[in-house]
Amino acid sequence: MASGPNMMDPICLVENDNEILSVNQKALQILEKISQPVVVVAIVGLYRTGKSYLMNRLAGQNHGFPLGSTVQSETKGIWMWCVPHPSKENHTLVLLDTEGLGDVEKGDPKNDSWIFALAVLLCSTFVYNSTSTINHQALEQLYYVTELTELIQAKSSPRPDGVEDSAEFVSFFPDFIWAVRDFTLELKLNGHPITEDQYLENALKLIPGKNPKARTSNLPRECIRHFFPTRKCFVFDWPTNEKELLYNIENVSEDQLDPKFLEQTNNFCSYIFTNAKIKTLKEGIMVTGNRLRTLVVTYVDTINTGAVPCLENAVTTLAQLENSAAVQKAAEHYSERMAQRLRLPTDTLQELLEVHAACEREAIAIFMDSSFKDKDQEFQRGLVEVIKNKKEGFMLQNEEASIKYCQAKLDALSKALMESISAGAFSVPGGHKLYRKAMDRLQQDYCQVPRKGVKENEVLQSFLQSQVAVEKSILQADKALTEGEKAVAEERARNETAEKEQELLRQKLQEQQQEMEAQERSLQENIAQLTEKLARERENLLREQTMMLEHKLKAQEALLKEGFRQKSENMSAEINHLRNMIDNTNDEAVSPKACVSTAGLLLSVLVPLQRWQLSYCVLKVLEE
Ligand SMILES: *[C@@H]1O[C@H](CO)[C@@H](O)[C@H](O)[C@H]1NC(C)=O
Ligand SMILES: *[C@@H]1O[C@H](CO)[C@@H](O)[C@H](O)[C@H]1NC(C)=O
Ligand SMILES: *[C@@H]1O[C@H](CO)[C@@H](O)[C@H](O)[C@H]1NC(C)=O
Ligand SMILES: *[C@@H]1O[C@H](CO)[C@@H](O)[C@H](O)[C@H]1NC(C)=O
Ligand SMILES: *[C@@H]1O[C@H](CO)[C@@H](O)[C@H](O)[C@H]1NC(C)=O
Ligand SMILES: CC(=O)N[C@H]1CO[C@H](CO)[C@@H](O)[C@@H]1O
Repeated sequence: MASGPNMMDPICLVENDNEILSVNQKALQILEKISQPVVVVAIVGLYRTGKSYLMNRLAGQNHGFPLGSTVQSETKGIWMWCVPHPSKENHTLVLLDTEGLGDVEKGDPKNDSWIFALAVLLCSTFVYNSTSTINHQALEQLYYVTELTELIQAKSSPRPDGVEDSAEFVSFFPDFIWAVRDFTLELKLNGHPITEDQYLENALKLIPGKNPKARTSNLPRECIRHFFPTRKCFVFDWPTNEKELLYNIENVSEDQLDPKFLEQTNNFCSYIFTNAKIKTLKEGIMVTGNRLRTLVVTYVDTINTGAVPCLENAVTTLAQLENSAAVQKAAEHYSERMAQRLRLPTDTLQELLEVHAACEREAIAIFMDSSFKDKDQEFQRGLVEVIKNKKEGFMLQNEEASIKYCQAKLDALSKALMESISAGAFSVPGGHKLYRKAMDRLQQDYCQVPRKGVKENEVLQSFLQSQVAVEKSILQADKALTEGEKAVAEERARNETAEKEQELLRQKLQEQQQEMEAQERSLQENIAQLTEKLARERENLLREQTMMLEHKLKAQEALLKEGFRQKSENMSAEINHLRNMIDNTNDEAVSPKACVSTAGLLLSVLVPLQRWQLSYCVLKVLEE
């Protein structure tokens, strides 16, 4: 079962002591335990003072629960509060809150830029909290967004086509919400009422002109328009007109607040609860609390080494960790299910192989479910190998159980016979005939014993081998038989032994055949589930690329409308590049070459098959 959060208070996640950024281990432990998908909402604003009504409301604390009441800390950095998502079952809402951003008295602004960049990287909805109006000054204060191109990298290496790295930001950036607090204007443009969103869009319109001042003013506007996939605005009136209450807002009950403010807050919260998405990395990789933990650690480590956090590298790091955990989880599931379902010894090898196939199918599904970006199927091949070894372990156990069981049964059944032999009961004339009869009955009785397992014949055979000399001496001592009769009897005994050997060999061959077929089935199962997974991944990629294309086309159109022809044309290269990428993704869906080459790779671990068996498997797979 996926586990959720259990937090009474916010806690510092990333501390900014104006030297290095440090991650709070306690907060990491909280994240580590959350296996549910996370919706991450960051509220970022200047000069936070440790109290936020909106934050409390999002955390489900309706009654003026003061944020940080028990943690009255002035620690600069990012604070975190994880709560069960109020409307999405089995999801966790992670609230992030920046503290001390832009407070020049509290340190170097460069460090603040990192906090801003981290908030962008970690959340799925980014709320920018400011006061009174969205004007030039407000936009200037948002200069952090213009630095993001230097503080965040999408790809680990520059793109060969020369398109800027930030062109990909929109594929993994959060949705953007501007929350305007203590709003005193009327929502009107040229005398006509407008919506909050229209108010924001109007404020983000570029200023004409090529002078440096216009360029500086336009930069944050362009960054917001280009980097964030969606934009939304909420305005809030003053919470109350009474100054007394205002200073004490966290202790004020709801009925003392301005009803308009309350309504605005409700709208805001219900928008977040309904629309804020699960945090995903590129191509639909869903982030859980535990994965968020890895991201925080990876990004902060990178920043502290003086490098720029890179999404691609973070995904690679995450994939390595998650995929090896996925192998382990799948392998454990296989062992558990095998142990549950197998009753050793199994009647036949085939019986064991069928249970194996079913358990392996489940294990592969678990692996596929929790792995991603498994380059060259490195981890899947690892799983194939682990399961193969485990299967061989079960086969060995099965053989041992069978031997033990057969031996015990045979010992019990042959006890009387052995005693008769010792007592010389067959050392009489006609004794050989008696001995044969007793032996035949013994074999019949043994044959009747149910579920002796794979070693039934082998155990019997070695018992019979051990009796050859005994029979020979009984035969030789039998005075009722002529020499000729003795010779025939001896030959018959030899013939029987030889026949049994033959049978044993046939059984071995049949088992080898069955094992080979089982390996082929295993290979096909691996390829079938892999093909499905690759198809899903391609769909996600296509969805992401299409979203990017739509966003860029819209941005281009807006630029043209506002009269910025040159800027609009400059976007064409990027747009064409995206179109090509989409074509490529579509082509790959038609000819899944990856799958076939993967088949070859997977085969290489399915030892020990002979060469001809390998090519047989490949042909079979390609036929599918
Ligand atoms: C949430 O998790 C519980 C326990 O694992 C499960 O019973 C329930 O069906 C899940 N709900 C949804 C909507 O997935
Ligand atoms: C948002 O702005 C309001 C008004 O300035 C302030 O009281 C509140 O603490 C801020 N909240 C956050 C999370 O920055
Ligand atoms: C809010 O109320 C609590 C107890 O009711 C009190 O301790 C605290 O000082 C009050 N906060 C403010 C800002 O007055
Ligand atoms: C033993 O086997 C040989 C060859 O199969 C056969 O010719 C012979 O008759 C058999 N002897 C007896 C006693 O069954
Ligand atoms: C368009 O792109 C060219 C070359 O990349 C650049 O020199 C120019 O400044 C860009 N124009 C605008 C308006 O962005
Ligand atoms: C993480 C980071 O950039 N830390 C910097 C914070 O500011 C101080 C003072 O300028 C620098 O020394 C740190 O490197």
